[in-house]
Parts: sequence; C-alpha cells; structure tokens
Amino acid sequence: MPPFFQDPNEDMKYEVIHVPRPYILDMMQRIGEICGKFQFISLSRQIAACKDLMAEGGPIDVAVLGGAGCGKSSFINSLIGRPVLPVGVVPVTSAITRLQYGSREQATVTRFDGTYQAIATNDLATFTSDSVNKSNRLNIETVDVELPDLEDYENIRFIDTPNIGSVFQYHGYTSDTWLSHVGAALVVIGADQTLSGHDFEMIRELIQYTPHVAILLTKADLLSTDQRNETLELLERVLERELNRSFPIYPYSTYQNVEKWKHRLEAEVLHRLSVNRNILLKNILQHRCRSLVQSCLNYMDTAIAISAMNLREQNAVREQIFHQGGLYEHTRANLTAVAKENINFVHKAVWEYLRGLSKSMENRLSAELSAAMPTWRGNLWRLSRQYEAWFTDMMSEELQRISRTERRRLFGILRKTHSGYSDVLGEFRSSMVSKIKATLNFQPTETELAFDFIEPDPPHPEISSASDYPVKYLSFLIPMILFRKLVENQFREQISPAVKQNLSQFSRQWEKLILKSIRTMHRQAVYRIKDEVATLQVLFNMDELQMEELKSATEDLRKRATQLLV
Ligand SMILES: Nc1nc2c(ncn2[C@@H]2O[C@H](COP(=O)(O)OP(=O)(O)O)[C@@H](O)[C@H]2O)c(=O)[nH]1
Ligand SMILES: [Mg+2]
Repeated sequence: MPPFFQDPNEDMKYEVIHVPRPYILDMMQRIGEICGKFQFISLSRQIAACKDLMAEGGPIDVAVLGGAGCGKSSFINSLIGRPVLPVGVVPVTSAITRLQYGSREQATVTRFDGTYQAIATNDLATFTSDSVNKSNRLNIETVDVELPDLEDYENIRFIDTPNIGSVFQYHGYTSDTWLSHVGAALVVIGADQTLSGHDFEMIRELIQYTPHVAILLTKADLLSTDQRNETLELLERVLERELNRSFPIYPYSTYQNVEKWKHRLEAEVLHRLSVNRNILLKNILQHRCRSLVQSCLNYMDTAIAISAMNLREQNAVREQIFHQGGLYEHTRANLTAVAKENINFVHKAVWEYLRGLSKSMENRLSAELSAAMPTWRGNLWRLSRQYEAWFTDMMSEELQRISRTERRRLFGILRKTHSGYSDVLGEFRSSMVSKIKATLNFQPTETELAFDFIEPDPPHPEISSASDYPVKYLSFLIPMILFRKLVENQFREQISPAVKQNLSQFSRQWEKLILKSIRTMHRQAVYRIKDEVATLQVLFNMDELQMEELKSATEDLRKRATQLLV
C-alpha cells in the first residue's frame, strides 16, 4: 500500500528554501516602503496579495466523499467525539457541511443567494437533513460549523457531502468549485457496499483536483479479520485495475475499536496533512515574496540604468518604450477589441440559454395553476386579480431560482472576457520587458499582471403578469357559474406568452449587468497598464537626490534578499 504522503516536500511544486517567516515579513515591510517612496504603484496589488496570503493560514479542506449511507457523517462524528451531524439508515445529508476547529461552538448557514444565518449546532439536522430540507428546498449552499472538539485537527476543515452524484453536480460548474481548493479527499466505502462504475468515475474526477486521495473502508466491524483482509486486498486490486493507480486504504469503524482506527488515520493522514499544509503555504508565500522582490529590483535596476545615460540617450530610450509602436495605444485597442467582441455576444449567450428554460417553466406553472385555481373565488375581476398575484409570485420565484442556481453559467461570457483581457495584459508585459531588454541591455524578470474577475449581483426580477382583460366594468355582469371554465382556460393560455415575455425581460436585466461588468473590468485593465506606464515614467524622472537614495536602497535590498533569491 502506498503511503498517503511520500516525503512531505517531494510532491510540492514549489522549491523549498526554508527562510524564516519573520524574514519574509521583514522583506515585505521593506518592499512596501520602497514602493511607497519611489512610487512603484504598479506593485501595490502584488503587495496586497502577499499580505492576504500572510493573513490566510486558514485550514486545509479535506473532502469526505462517497455514496449515501456509507458512513461519512458517522465518521466525522467519531472524529468530533459526539454526534453533531445527523446520521441515518436512509440518506440524511442534503447540504454540504464544513466542520473545523473553533474556540467557540457555532454554526452558520449560507444560502445560494449569499444570505447567511447563525444557527444552533443542535439544529443542524433541520438544515442538512434530507427529510426536513427536501431536495434542498431551503436553498442552502453550505453549512459551516466550528467546534472546540476539533482542536486535534486545528488545521483541517472536514467537508461532509450529500452523496457522490451531487458533489459534482452541486454547482453545475467545476473550475471554481470548492473542490478546486480541496487539499485532500477521503473516499468512503462501506464494508456492506459493492463498488460501482459511479465510484470509479468519482475518484477519477477527484484525482484531477488533488493528489492526496485515501480510501476509508468503513463499517469494518461488519467483517471478521479474515474477511477484512480479503476485502482490503480485493479493493486494492480493483482500484489499481480501474484507475491505474494505487491508493492507501484505511479500515474504520465507528462501532468497534474506534480509537485504534482513528489513531492510525491520524498518524498517517490527518496529522501529516496539517504539517504539509504549513509547508505548502509557506512555500507559496516565499515564492510570491521572491517575485515581488524581483519586480521591485527590476524597476530599481531600470532606473539606475537610465540614470547612467546622457539626456540624448535617455530621450531615445523613452521614445522607444513609450512612443515607438505605440505599445500603450496598441494594448488599449486590443482591450477594446476584446470588450467589443464579447459585448456583441452577450445577448446571444444569455438569451439563448434562458429561452431554453421556457418550456419546462411553462409546464411547471401550468401544473401549479391547475392546483391553485380551484381555490380562487369571486367575479371575473377578482379572479383576474388573484391570477395576477399568483403569477407574479410564481414567476419571481422561478426567476430568482435561476439567478441562484444558474449564475455560474450566466457568467460564462464574463469569464471568457476576463481571460481575454488577461491575455492582452500578458502580451503588454512581455513587449515591455523585451523593449527594456533591447534598449537598456538587461533582462528584467517577468512578473504577472493579474486582475480581478467581477461578478455582479443578480437582478431583482420585475414581473409583468400580462393579463389583458378589458373587463373592469363588464366583469361584474358576467355570471361566473356559466363562464368559469372559459375563464380558467383563458388563464391557462396566458401562461405561455407571459413566461416568454418575462424571461425575455429578465434576460435583458441580466445582459445589462453583464455588460456593466465587462466595462468595469475593461476600465480596470486600462488602469493596470496606465499604472505600469506611470511607474516606468517615474524611473525617467528621478532627481539626483532620489537617485542616491534609490541606489543605496537597491544595494541594501539586494543584499538582504540573497537568502530569498538563491
Ligand atoms: N456497522 C456499522 N454501521 C455504521 C458505521 N458507521 C455508520 N454506520 C451506519 O451507516 C448508516 C449511514 O450512516 P451515515 O453516517 O448517515 O452515512 P452517510 O450518508 O455517508 O453520511 C447509519 O445507519 C449508521 O449507523 C460503522 O462503523 N459500522
Ligand atoms: Mg451524511
């Protein structure tokens, strides 16, 4: 059986040169001062990102996955030491629940619309169990629980999941799901369960997200020692055959010898994971800090190289970098092109998608209407008002649900735009570097120009009920006993055009929001190149005094950074 971790450093992508944390903090402090003093404004974002990372140090996510009833929630409860999560013979977990150490016991429910609510941990079942929260009709995205009992796993956040299928379908998108942040996964297989193609598929998908996958064979108490060994061997063979890879398998039981199983899992997986987490975070921070120091030194060296030239030479370089070829204008034009191309596509992308939802929505509303109508009373005028109120309620609920559950899909076009802008910025940076290299004769290190992806809040649906009865006056005269069926049919027939009209209106609302984001990101990207150009301009405009200071600051920074820049 392969160990869950090889050497803790072996599978890390980042080079490991252990510099102490206070050293990194000190470097960051200095870089901040230098950039402030010499106005290297283009580095302020990188500095902010490093600061965020230093503040991070949060827990590593361990996903607990597996078919319904295999014992995921029971397993987590046994780590906690008491029954916090609902457990049951029938599947009981309907929402993703994340559990981690906290000095005070507390739980928070987050809904798809972004609203959240503090709840008592005793009420967890109300929100996460399928019997109460049927098909997640409470629209819960996640439930977060903090418990003092998890102190032994301070660096780990356990993620209890509803069942195999739903983990991946949960959000209907993959690139930025919580799975992409998962540090490790425990795939739970019950000893009373047979493996299906489904399970292999799930593991296959899972290993794209994390190399750290272990199998937990739960309900080990159902097997004799011989049976257990046989099962372990068989599992190992089947997994190897299906996935061309071996996995560490840990037997577990929440009924018998709990401490023994737990201890082994802790020693080989859980504790090693937190140790690795710290190393990984530290390495990323070092990596970022190094690239920041590098960028800062690039600017400083560029300034020094410029100051060594006479005025005529300086002007020639300035001309090269800022004017010839009009790199700045060229980049702006490219950004505009990306914006235009995507803006033209927004209507198609949003409307075609929403239009496709119309039929099923009409069917749903028609069924609901048939159920609702018999309870309506009164003359035609009153029936029409009841229909309108009913339709407005139903339709806005439908539209809000789309905003909640389909927002990632609706944002597809925004993601594409963002990546287009990022490419243009990348090209800008590369040409800048090659121009500096050609004119000043040294090679600055390439650094990235990342910028934010802006996700708008969903629109508030404005419903029109499209009831077109010219009946205000006549309606009192129409005897309902005779015409009720006719009127009901009229209402039925209105559903389809009204749904179409509202979807189209809703589509326009979404389109407007998306267009706004595309424009905002465009402005940001333009600012980014402006900052870059402004920072380079600064390098040409230093007086002698500043130059003296800059030279000694450069020397000082380079000396201090030797540890980091090896
Ligand atoms: N025999 C045995 N049954 C268990 C064990 N762990 C859980 N179960 C039972 O398996 C059923 C499903 O457990 P649950 O934790 O809700 O599974 P989940 O759906 O994967 O979260 C419950 O009836 C548990 O009592 C175990 O270690 N041994
Ligand atoms: Mg469960």
